[in-house]
Amino acid sequence: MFATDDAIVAIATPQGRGGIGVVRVSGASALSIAASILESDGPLQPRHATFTRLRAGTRTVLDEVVATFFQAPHSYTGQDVVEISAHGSPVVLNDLVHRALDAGARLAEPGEFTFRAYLNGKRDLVQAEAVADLIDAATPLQARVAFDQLEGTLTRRIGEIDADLFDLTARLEASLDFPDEGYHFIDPEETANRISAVIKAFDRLLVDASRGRMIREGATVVISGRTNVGKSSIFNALSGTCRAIVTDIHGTTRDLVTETIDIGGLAVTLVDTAGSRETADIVEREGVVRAARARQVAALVLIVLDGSDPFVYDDDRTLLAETAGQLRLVVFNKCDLECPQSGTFVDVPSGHRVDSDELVRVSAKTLDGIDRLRHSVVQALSGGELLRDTASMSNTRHIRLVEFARGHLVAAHAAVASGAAPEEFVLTDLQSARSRLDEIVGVRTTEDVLRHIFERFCIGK
Ligand SMILES: Nc1nc2c(ncn2[C@@H]2O[C@H](COP(=O)(O)OP(=O)(O)OP(=O)(O)O)[C@@H](O)[C@H]2O)c(=O)[nH]1
Ligand SMILES: [Mg+2]
Repeated sequence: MFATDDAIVAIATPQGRGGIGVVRVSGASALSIAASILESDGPLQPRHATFTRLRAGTRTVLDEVVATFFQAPHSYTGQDVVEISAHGSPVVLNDLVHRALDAGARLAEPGEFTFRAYLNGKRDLVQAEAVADLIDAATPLQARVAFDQLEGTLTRRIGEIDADLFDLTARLEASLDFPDEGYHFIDPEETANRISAVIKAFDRLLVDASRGRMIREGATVVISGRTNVGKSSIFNALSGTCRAIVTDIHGTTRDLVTETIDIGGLAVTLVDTAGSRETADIVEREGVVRAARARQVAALVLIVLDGSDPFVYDDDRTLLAETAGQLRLVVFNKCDLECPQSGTFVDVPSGHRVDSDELVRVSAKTLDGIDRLRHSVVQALSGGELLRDTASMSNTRHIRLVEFARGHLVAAHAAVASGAAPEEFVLTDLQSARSRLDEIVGVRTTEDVLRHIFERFCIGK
């Protein structure tokens, strides 16, 4: 996929200006490339930060820099790495990269440093993926889950399961290898029990994973309701912004307005929509259509009702009926005013029942109840279970492979339980399950999968 014996260079810090910027070189020739760039007295010492300057030579751009040499294998990539911290000016950093290119390095591809770390055994695939997740994290909880994965939480859990499978496989193989002794290293009942135990371990991982995925990927929450009930006001209150226009004119919002916010650690993409009503205005009508589409892809819909209005309107009923099968919360807004519908709204006249645990009373004006609404959103999205800060599995690729591995074990269990299938069949299933686990941590993985994983990274990582 990538050559690995040459030196690669990239700016490791974000684009733009900053206090400092870091250029990183990795490869066997990193030290000599650094020597051609830096004006220093002797070779860089491993693990020492050396304050020096860029060589003058024919170059116009100069700077004072700090260079750090990480000698193989004690570096991020496992190769010799030199990191040069200069002032965070794009001009200086680009010049540094050009100096490295002139000295024989080539530009790194996205994720190539981490790919080398993976190839050199510094990180397994799960940990390499965690690096990208950590960099992409939008909430502290996402960062925590990514870091746990980076530290090897998932790798360890997979390792424990694999050790069980390995032991089971070895015993079955021994029984097969010495059939004449008439001795079974493991009897069918024990085999079946142990396979069941591993299936249960997978189940625990998968239950954990649905929460982990919610944390990693976030969720879309769409605010719906009649015009003027205060959807945009709630959007602004939840996001702590003034992104959406609020007026007392019906039909103020026409487009979808989105903002990604942190609610209880979840990266929630909040969507404000046009109010539901029949209208002759073609712009507003398009807005109503877009609102309906947004509801269809939402993980959670907030149906906002005007709590100060004693009536339930047809548009309210239609919305409640449309979303009855969806995860939703019914929000009574304007509770700073008289609230005739407060808390007792259990049966909508149309017959669509709204369970009281779906109800939240708020005032977008006084912010009363907004924290409760945040809490309800997290509860609804996380299935009522409070989010702990540990979820070992969150990545769809891992989840799919665990599901496959589990499938092989179910087949193995059925084969043992039937008592009719030869031990070879059971062994094949166990081995297939193990190779799925190997794919997770990257012991065997196809080039396509690797390419897909490392493409996600930014350059310099
Ligand atoms: N008293 C009171 N007024 C509110 C509250 N929330 C919103 N309003 C007012 O209700 C009016 C409509 O608010 P918006 O947030 O624009 O309502 P909307 O649902 O987005 O309306 P459309 O975009 O037209 O569908 C504005 O005058 C707000 O100031 C509230 O909690 N209490
Ligand atoms: Mg609005």
